[in-house]
Amino acid sequence: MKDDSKSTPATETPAAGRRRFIGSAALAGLTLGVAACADKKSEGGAAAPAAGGSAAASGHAADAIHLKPGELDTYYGLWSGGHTGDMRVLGLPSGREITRIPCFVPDALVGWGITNESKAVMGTKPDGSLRYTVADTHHTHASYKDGNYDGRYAWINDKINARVARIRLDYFVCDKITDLPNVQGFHGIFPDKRDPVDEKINYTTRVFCGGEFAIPLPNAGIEDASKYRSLFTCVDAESMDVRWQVLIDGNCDLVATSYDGKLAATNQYNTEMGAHYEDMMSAERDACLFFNVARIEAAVKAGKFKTIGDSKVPVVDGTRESNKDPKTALTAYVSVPKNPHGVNASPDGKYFICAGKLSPTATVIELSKVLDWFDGKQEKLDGAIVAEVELGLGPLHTAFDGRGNAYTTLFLDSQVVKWNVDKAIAFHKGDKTVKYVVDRLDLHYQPGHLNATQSETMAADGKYLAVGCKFSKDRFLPVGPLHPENEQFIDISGEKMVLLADHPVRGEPHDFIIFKRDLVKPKQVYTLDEFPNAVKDPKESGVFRKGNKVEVRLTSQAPAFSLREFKLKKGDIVTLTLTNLDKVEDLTHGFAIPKYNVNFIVNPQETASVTFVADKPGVFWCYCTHFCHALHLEMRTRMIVEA
Ligand SMILES: [Cu+2]
Repeated sequence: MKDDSKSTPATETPAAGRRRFIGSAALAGLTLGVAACADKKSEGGAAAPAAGGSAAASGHAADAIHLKPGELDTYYGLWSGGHTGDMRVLGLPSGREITRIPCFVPDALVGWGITNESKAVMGTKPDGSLRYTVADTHHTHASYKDGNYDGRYAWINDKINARVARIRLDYFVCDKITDLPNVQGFHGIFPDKRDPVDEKINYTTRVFCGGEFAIPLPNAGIEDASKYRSLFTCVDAESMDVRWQVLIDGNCDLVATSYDGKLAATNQYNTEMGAHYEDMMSAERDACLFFNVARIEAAVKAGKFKTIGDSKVPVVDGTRESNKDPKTALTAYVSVPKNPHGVNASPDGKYFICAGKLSPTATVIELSKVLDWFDGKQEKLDGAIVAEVELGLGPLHTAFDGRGNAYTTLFLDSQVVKWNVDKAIAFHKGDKTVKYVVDRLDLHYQPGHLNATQSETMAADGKYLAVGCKFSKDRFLPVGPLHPENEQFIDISGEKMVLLADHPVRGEPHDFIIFKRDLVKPKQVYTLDEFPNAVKDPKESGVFRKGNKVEVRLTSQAPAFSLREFKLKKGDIVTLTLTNLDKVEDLTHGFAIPKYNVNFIVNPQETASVTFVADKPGVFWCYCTHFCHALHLEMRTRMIVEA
C-alpha cells in the first residue's frame, strides 16, 4: 500500500484498466498514507508544492481571499460542526467563521439547552433535563427551488442519536429536531429537489436520511448480525414528521437526490451485512442503492407497509428479494466497486457519481438508464453504469464546476483530482487515448469532503473549491496533541487548480455547502409575534404567583431591565421570561443569574425563558452578559430569595 500511494506522481494519469483494489492492508494504508504525506513535504523541502502552487503565491487568485476591512464575502458556507453538534457559518472566499448555530448540543453563548425554548427543540426527559448532550454532525444541505437553493431551510444530521435538525435560514436558528425511529448511525442526508409527480411542486418537500448501522428490527437483542437491517427514512421538510421508511439490505452511507425528484440514492459499503471490518470489505463489489420515490409513496398509500415496534411510521420493503421485478420494484441495487463512499449528483442532472474509497475508481451512473430499468426499458441494471474510471487512491467525495468537470478527493493520495465526466465516459466506452484527468493538486493532508461553490445545484459556478483535510500535521502552530483540521480553499476558475489558503478548524467538521450570498435574506431583528410568551410592554412586567409556582416577566432596554428587583421565596418553581424590546440591529442582551446556572441571550425583539427552583436564599445580581451599551456593567437587577 505504501509503495502504491507513493508511486502515484501528482500529475500521472492512472494507467488504463489498472485495478489497484485495496485489500486487507487497507486499514494499515490509512496510516501509511499519513506517513507518505510527511515524506512529500521533506522531498519538496517546503510544504508540498502543489500543482499550480506557485501561481497561488504570485498571482491574483490568492489575493481574492484577503478581503479588506469592511468588505463582505460573496458566498455563504454552511459547515457541519462535528462533535460540537452545531452548524458553522463561514464567509467565502475569506474562510472567516461568522457564527455557529447550536442544534444538538448545549451552547453557552446563546443559552441553547438552558432556555425553555431551546430545550423544547432539543427534547427533554420527564424531569426537564436534556435527553442528549452529545452529537456527531456530518452532513448539511439546504432546501431547493428550481434546482438551486431557495434560502428557506438547511438540515443537519446527528449520527450518534439518529436525529435530524432543521435550521431556519431567515434567522439562522435551529427550530426543529426530529428523531428517526429504529435507526442507529444516521449518516447521509439530502433534501429532494422537487416532487416526482406534481409539476407545481418545484421545491424541496422531503428530506432523505440514510441509516448506516444495521440493527435488529425491532431492537430486541438478536446476536446474529446477518439478520440486522437498516432503514432509509423520508422526513417531511415542512412539518419535520417522519413520512415513511424503506427496509433495505446492506447499509446507507451518503445520500444524493436527482433534479427531477424521481430518484434518491445511497452508496452502500457493507452489502455483506458484516459485523466486523474484515467482513464489511470481503466482497469485491458493493452497491449504489436507488429509491423510486413515487413508487414508494404509492405503496405507502396503498397500505403495502408494516410498522416496527412502537413506531407508527409506515415501512415498505426495499430488500433485494422483494424488488427483483423492475416493473414493481421500489429499489434498485446498482453494483459498484467495493466499499464506495460518497454519492454526488452532477449539476447537469444526468449522473450520480459514486467514489470508490477502497477501489481507486469513480463510477458514473446515468440516471435516465436507472429510470429506464424501472420502466422495463433497460434490461440490465448494470447498463446504467456509463463509466468506471481510475482516479487515484482512496476516492471519497466529488464536487462539480458546472463546466463538465468533477473534483474528487483522494484520501490516501492526499490529492484532489479534477477530471472531465464526458471524457471519462468516452474512455470507458473504449477510446483509451482520451485523457480524462485534467489536473491534480496535493492537499494537506488526507482530504475527506470537498465542495465547490454552488456545486450540487443547477447553478454550479466553478469559482472556489473547499476541501476538508482530516489532518493538518505541520500546517499550523503546534497546540499540543490535538491538531486542528485543515480546510483548504482552492481557486478552480481556471484549467489548473490553485491552492489559496489553509484554515485551521476545530474538529471535526465533515460536509459543507457553499452558495451565493444573495440566495438568503437573513433578518437581523426578530418580530415580537414570533414568541407567544413575549412581554410586549415594560408595564406588563412583574412577579405573578400561584402557590409556589412563580412567573417573573421582564423586558430589557439598554441600559436597564424593566424590574429593578424581584422577590422570591425559597423553594419557588420559577419561570423567568425576558423580552428584549430593543429594536436596534446588533443590540443583544444577556441574562445571567449567579449560582443558578442560568445564562442566555435575547436578540432584538426576541423572547426567551428559563425555569428553575429558587433553592438558594440570598441576593443574586442578575446581570447583562452581552455587551450592549456604555452602561452595560450597570445593567443589572436583583433576585432576592427569601429563606
Ligand atoms: Cu445589556
